[in-house]
Amino acid sequence: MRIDRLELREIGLNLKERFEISSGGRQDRRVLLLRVEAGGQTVWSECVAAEDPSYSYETTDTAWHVLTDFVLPVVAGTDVDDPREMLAPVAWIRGHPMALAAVEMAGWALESARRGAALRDVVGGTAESVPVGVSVGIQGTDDALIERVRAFVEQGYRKVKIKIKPGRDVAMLRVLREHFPDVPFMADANSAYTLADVDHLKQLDELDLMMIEQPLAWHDLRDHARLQAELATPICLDESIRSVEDARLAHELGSGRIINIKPGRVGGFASSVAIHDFCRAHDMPVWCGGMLESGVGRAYNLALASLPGFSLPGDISASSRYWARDVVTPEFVVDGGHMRVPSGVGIGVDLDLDFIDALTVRRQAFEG
Ligand code: OSB
Ligand code: MG
Repeated sequence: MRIDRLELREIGLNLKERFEISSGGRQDRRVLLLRVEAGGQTVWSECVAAEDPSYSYETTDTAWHVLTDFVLPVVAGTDVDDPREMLAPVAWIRGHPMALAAVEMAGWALESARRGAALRDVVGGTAESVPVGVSVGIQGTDDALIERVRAFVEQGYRKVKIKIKPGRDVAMLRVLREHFPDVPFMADANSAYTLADVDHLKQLDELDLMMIEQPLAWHDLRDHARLQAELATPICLDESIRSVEDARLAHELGSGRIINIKPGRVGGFASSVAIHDFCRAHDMPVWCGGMLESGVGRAYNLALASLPGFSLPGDISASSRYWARDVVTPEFVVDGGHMRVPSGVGIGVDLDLDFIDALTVRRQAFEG
């Protein structure tokens, strides 16, 4: 398929509530959407880079720069028969996985459109619907947290992830556990601790958490292995896993027992599937993480989460958990703790193009 035209857009999309993690907070999102025309098909994808380099070094602006100055001008006009070849002309680029993933994932949606098969099927998924969870940002008070959690539990989420940081961790989670003895909770520290905190973190073992996500440095695997040896609670790696090589190393070192796969963080679907396959062969559960995506990114996450190794609920929440109005129709909803995996071709949901036009703050197109 010849890539005839690529158009990158930035849209402003404001979260209903501020989302705070140990390394920073955000309410007003600057989201990049990519529109690709090839062989008479049009698909959209999303770049999940955040506004500031608090989760990874990429930002909305670095992704815009890398995509518009280096990737899109080269990919425009190329012939692509296999989504795994989508990035071949820019294989020399180092890093910037989120920028690159937006292009690679669009390649999978194009393949879906070309074959007339659901994205789920093209990527190797099987599930018709997947269990989903919700990620709860750091709240100012325990009461506020309890209130937020109660609402999400009532909505049926199968996993409730609580963001923690020093000062808002063990004691806060203890109060939460007393209020909700049976809720499947986990904690996500986004790298807020060091090995000096081992004794403090060991107290988490009393709280019956499904896992603790990324307690230590964002680029570390060695110290996580030391911590895991001291903790009964499984460690889940997020930031530290950027490739299947990292997953192999983590498995060999014992850096954690679970991996959160975010396709943007690892450079796209091919890399995500490789990590999934490795983990499945080595009895490491995986689940699909989120980056506060619009409905476009969520459609991709659902297709990925339908693969059989995704045995734990993902951070894939209803459109209404994030946005007053999503950019896709129908919006994503949670029903009985599950979300349906779109079965249509392409990303399987329609884009609300008038709404996207109204939200667009800049755009740049490349013709092949
Ligand atoms: O660490 O998983 C994370 C959002 C932004 C950056 C990092 C993370 C998150 C989330 C949100 O936890 C998950 C979601 O999209 O609902
Ligand atoms: Mg995380």
